[in-house]
Amino acid sequence: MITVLAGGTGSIKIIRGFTSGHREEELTIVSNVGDNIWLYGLYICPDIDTVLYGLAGILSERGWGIKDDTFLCLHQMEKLGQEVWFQLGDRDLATHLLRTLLIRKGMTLTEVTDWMTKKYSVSKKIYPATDSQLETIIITDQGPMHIQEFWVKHQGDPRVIDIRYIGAESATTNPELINSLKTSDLIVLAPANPVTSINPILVVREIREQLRKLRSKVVAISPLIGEQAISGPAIKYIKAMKLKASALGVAIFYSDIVGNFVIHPSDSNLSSKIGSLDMNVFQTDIIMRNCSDERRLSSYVKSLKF
Ligand code: FO1
Repeated sequence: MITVLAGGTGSIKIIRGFTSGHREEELTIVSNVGDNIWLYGLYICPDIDTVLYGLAGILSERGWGIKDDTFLCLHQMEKLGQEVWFQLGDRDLATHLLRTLLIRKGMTLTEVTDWMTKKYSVSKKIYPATDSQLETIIITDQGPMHIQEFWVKHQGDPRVIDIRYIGAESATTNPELINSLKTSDLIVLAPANPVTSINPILVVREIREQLRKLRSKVVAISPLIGEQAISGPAIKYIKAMKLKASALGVAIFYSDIVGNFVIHPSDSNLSSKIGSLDMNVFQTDIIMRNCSDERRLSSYVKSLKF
């Protein structure tokens, strides 16, 4: 049994890898919710939906939304004078409409996500990290803004000063999620942006406390090679958090909860320093260009002996 902590648009690659092997893994996903946003009266959960659509085989190549979707509703909204900086596809809107309806009826996000997985015929369990309100806010030279506003509306341009996780102190989590961590043979931190994709999960106190206890079976795959992120804007956020922009910086950031760390062979010079954080260090190609890379890396992670 494997639990993957996932966020952003890249985590689905390793999740797909774990599900597409010869033997179907018992897999559970814990999803970031810091990117969730209320827009046009709808509750949108981008990271949950990326996993949902990815496992349902309908994810767009972009890494978000549904493939071959149309945007007629959005164009109509624009004609009606609305700001339409967040692209919601027509089919994707069905998910947001139903999710919002169910939440307004009193269901928790965990219950709604469960309902959605069944409707999309996804057999894996997807847990939102919390049902409490938790938002990633980027403090910029133009003021504080929701991560979607920063990344999509402002194209990631403003200077990042700090990152806050609003609501984290009081956020609680589902006991079933904690149980899934306890009963997993392996807990994987996907090679995702550590600051805005994985950390909003780790700031939920109960999750972090549990991972500390389970550190020896937690493995993180570095999202960086050299000083570059494999994809996305991680470096900008990492620098704002005053972390070293390298696999070592990420390892230090995770050191209280991660006992095993996978790096790219070109970062082998960092191996002994990462090892001195009381971590087992492993080296393999961590770039996932296609399905066969996804399977190769997930098989490698599964085969690790700690
Ligand atoms: N990302 C964009 O860059 N532009 C968009 O217009 C956009 C719309 C969107 C709609 C639904 C959804 O689930 C995700 C969407 N994303 C969009 C992706 C999203 O902003 C981020 O990539 C994730 O939040 C990263 O975790």
